[in-house]
Amino acid sequence: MKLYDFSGAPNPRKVRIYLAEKGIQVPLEQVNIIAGENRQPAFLEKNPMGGLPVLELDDGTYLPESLAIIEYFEDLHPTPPMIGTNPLERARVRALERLCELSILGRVATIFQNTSPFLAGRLKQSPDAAESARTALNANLAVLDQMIDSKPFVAGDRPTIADCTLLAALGFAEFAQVPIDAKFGNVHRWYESFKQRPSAAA
Ligand SMILES: N[C@@H](CCC(=O)N[C@@H](CS)C(=O)NCC(=O)O)C(=O)O
Repeated sequence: MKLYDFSGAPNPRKVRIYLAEKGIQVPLEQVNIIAGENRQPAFLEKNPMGGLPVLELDDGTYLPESLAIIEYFEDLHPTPPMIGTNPLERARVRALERLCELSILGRVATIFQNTSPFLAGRLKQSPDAAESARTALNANLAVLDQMIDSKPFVAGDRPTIADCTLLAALGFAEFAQVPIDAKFGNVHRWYESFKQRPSAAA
């Protein structure tokens, strides 16, 4: 088994954080996105979409999509549970994880893509798209802040896949220089606390 990874990218990091929380060791192979290695025929054979991460199984099967990879490992290693322990809890954790990915990480990525000088020559950038994403990000952070409230973890009193995604999202926001307003105090408290966990080094 092998995980195709790029150390600076949030979706592979989400999986690495999850694996570290579970204590699962998987060899990593770096695929350099900046150099375009993920768009070369050799990698497109593994994942025609070109995205990272990709998990290679021992029988040569390739699994793309960070969340699908996480769920695959969760099925193989259900303890400690990181997607809840009954249908309702699992649905709630999955809903929070989607919020952290689609509404937080997704918006940060849109701002980055539309403002980064590094990407200026590579992508068509739109200040309007960046501004809309900033507005949406702040509205979504307000919802997330209320949901976290005073809880130690996003979904309650133990870490779940929602924490893994949120750590990757806020780490990427720091890298992308997308500020998270200080008024989202629960989000900031959660971030400072989760960053202390050994998995945050992943
Ligand atoms: N939905 C996919 C997204 C995969 C993805 O787009 N990964 C980014 C890194 S965070 C990537 O590989 N970008 C480079 C590219 O698409 O060329 C997942 O969750 O795995």
